[in-house]
Amino acid sequence: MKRVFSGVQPTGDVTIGNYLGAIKRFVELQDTTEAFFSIVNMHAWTIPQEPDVLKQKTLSLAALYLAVGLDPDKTTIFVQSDVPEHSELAWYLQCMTYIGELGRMTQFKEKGEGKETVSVGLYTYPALMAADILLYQTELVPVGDDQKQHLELTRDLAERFNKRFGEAFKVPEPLISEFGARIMGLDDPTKKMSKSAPSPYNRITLADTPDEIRSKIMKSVTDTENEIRYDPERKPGISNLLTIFSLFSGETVDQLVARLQGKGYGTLKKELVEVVVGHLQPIQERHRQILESGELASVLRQGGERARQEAAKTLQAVKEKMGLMV
Ligand code: AQP
Repeated sequence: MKRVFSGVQPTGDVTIGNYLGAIKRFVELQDTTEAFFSIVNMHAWTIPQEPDVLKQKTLSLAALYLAVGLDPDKTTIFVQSDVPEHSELAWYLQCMTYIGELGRMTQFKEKGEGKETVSVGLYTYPALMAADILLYQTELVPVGDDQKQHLELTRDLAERFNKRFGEAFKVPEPLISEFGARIMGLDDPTKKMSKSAPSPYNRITLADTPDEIRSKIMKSVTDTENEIRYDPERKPGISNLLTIFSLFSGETVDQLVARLQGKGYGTLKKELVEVVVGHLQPIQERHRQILESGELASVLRQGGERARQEAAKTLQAVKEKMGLMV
């Protein structure tokens, strides 16, 4: 079975972008691969956090992994900070990463833009992400389109290390959907939907109430025409709504366009509200039950132990090759 690793940062309520671009795929992969799914809370500290809120978001995200259908008997679910091997390997990889490579990362540029101060952690974060992936001898990494550049750096670092010191890492492949890998913001369909975008109208989160979902979809930015057509270049707003509709309902975009022909944007939006609410409500119910049940503590403890076992093997081999075992 192929090895899979992926993670989500507990930096806010998970959006339908995170869900459709990554988390939904985690569930699809759990029966056919050997997967490690992490709540990457150390990454969250690349921007300022409130400790209590971070703790609560970490548990909430772990509960969400279970609520969407991840089964801890089939996959390893763990919190990144429970496995200190991540930060140790990140340090060795940072020493092999060039300043120019990190400076080219578009996410660093976007997240740092307009900020008075930017942490070194935000700059070196791709090396920590590379460590997350390489520690588990990962072959496939299911992610959204925005992580492609970081994955390329991870591959470069694995190849660089293997060439210099001998084979220590598998070189992972990104697993990015052809369709739905970049869900766009509802308030600005030229930018991606994001947990930490300033306006709540940018995103639908998996915690949103039916009223919030209705209000956000009905207010979503479209265009001045009234023809329902899939054309991401000229009609990014409508095309984004059609993509979300298709991924939640299973109807293809062509089927949707044919069925909704001549019905106008209002009808598309109203139907989409029903589909999204119908899909999210059972997840929200399970999420509540899991948080109340207290089952998370043992799932995360076992996941952390299992992850550490695997991570320690890779780290040991790396340290031997680098002359660090004296
Ligand atoms: N808009 C998106 N469409 C499809 N996939 C997306 N992902 C993120 N946004 C979209 C994918 O979700 C996974 C988890 O993302 P992350 O928590 O590692 O951070 P991110 O990529 O930076 O996502 P956000 O929502 O924008 O978070 P913040 O605001 O905290 O930076 C990844 O696989 C990502 O590709």
